[in-house]
Amino acid sequence: MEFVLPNLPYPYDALEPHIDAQTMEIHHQKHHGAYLTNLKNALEKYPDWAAKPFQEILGSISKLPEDIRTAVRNNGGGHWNHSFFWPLMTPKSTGKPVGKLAEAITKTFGSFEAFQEKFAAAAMGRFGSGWAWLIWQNGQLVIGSTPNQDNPLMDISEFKGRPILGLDVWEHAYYLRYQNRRADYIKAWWNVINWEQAEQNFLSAQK
Ligand code: MN3
Repeated sequence: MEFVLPNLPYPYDALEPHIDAQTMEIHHQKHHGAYLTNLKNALEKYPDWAAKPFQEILGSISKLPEDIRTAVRNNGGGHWNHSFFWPLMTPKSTGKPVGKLAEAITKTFGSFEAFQEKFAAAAMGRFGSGWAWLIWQNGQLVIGSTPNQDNPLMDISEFKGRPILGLDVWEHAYYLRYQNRRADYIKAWWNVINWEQAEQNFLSAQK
């Protein structure tokens, strides 16, 4: 994931009726596209920073030159978060976690249903815009959220770890179909999660 807009691994209408085609197209092309453009513009002035691996930049937000720090935090976060988010959805969801992650979720939260409740509460509890996350933190699964486009890889984040699952709860992610009903969007999202991707994220988080 470097500085390019990734193609979606499915057509814009593939997640209907849970997530509508118009939302997916605007979200991917306009929102994600703008984060990427703004990120590249910010880094242009600092080729030494631009040459670093993207994750290293996110892990060093506090060390960035001050004049681009906020721009990279917001737009770099936007680019990373959305690039992580798209493959976490699929029209062919298994509906439930698979593999080692399935075992770890049951072990940690008691059941998949208990996990869903806790994750949805984190997503509902994020005031304004942000993301809900399942992360690997100090050898365990932890649920939490970040504001705006912050993410758990950032040194400045209060919620740090290796992301396994992430849910965009910005209004731009759901407003066209669900208006103010974030809870309905979260409920619908369970139908389109790519648990095989989440399992891969889990396995690589432990390395
Ligand atoms: Mn978004």
